[in-house]
Amino acid sequence: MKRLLILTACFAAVFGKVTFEGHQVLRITAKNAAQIILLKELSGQEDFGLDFWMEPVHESLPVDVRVPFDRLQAVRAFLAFNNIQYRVMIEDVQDLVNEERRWMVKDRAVSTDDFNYNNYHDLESIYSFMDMLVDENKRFVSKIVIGQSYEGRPLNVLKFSTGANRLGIWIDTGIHAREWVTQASGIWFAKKIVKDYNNDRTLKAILEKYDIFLEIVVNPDGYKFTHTTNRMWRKTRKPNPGSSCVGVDANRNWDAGFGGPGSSNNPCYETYHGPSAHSEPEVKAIVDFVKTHGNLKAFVSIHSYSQMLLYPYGYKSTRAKDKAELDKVARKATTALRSLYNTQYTYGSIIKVIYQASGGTIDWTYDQGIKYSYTFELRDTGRYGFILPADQIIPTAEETWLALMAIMKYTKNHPY
Ligand code: 0X9
Ligand code: ZN
Repeated sequence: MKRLLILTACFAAVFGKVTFEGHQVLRITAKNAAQIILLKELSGQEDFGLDFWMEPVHESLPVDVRVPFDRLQAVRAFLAFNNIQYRVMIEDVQDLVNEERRWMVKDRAVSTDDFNYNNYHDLESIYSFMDMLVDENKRFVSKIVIGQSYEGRPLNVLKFSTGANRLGIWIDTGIHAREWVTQASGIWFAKKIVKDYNNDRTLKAILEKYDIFLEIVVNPDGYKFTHTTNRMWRKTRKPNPGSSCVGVDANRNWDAGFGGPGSSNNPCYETYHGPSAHSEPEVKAIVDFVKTHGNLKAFVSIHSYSQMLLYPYGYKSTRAKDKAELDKVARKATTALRSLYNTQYTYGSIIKVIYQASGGTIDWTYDQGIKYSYTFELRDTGRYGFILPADQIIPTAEETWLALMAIMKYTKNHPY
């Protein structure tokens, strides 16, 4: 089986894209702890070829899994035999990928005004968007290169600044490559900041005290790979010595409970934590930036999907010492978000709301003293999952922006 997977990977490398024809995404609802254990056994078989979009953790949460065509029968039989309920969320993953691709025309925008915000873009288009935005707003926007990805791409951060010696607010998108609505939203946020900072009094007031740093593509190698080869890629693209499996889960690579539960030491797992904390250049670049800056007061790391707003901790069940306040701000933010299109978000600590996850971004930033450390899981709740149709990009970005504004405004009004 392992050989078959490696073969598939090589085939893709030589002949082009991995396809998902006949792959289905099943939503499995376990009734009890015993069924969760069975599902964990299934997800533990890394060479069986399943891709868990939502891992089995607790019977209160559904499990979403992408099942390749040639595994469907076996998985269905396994579920039926064990009396585990499921339904088909996505009939054919490739249909959605094709649809997505049909809309993705090569962007020829010559200014950020004629850029297509309601569409997905390749890495080059996003990089050129950043350059255009900087060119058009030289006094307000600059581009900082905080490092290089494993494959040598620049790690670009947009800095929005109205003066020297400001405190900082950090926002990042795209740490997981396949979560495309996040990078697309990051682009929209960048344009929104430029459009609003003269007319929106709240944003103006925020920018009088804080610089905003926005890293739209935290994982450029992975993002590139989702376009060229495998739309479902999540991790970085650094090879793992002694293994044929590539990449590290950059949201398990931080020095916060590194290597603990909810991360894997198997390079073939989607949650592989890597050989050591901050081993990934994409992570190390942010770590260095946070430390050198020294004055970030809010840190927001954006993922998809599930519609959640989360705060520390993920690696331990200890309450964050600011839990009450973090919870209050999360309520404000999700209320603001819901006001636009009635999109419902749940909120709470990572470990309570989703699952134990060690080595995550915001646990590290929180332990560095950045009190307002949050992470989003954007739309949707699973109908399309990671392949959210492009016509939902702008609504997603718009509503998320309201939540971001709530967090930033609160940060401004509560200096610490
Ligand atoms: O497993 C993860 O890293 C997050 N889910 S995702 O589908 N986006 O991969 C959940 C972990 C919670 N932490 C953050 N969302 N940062
Ligand atoms: Zn993610």
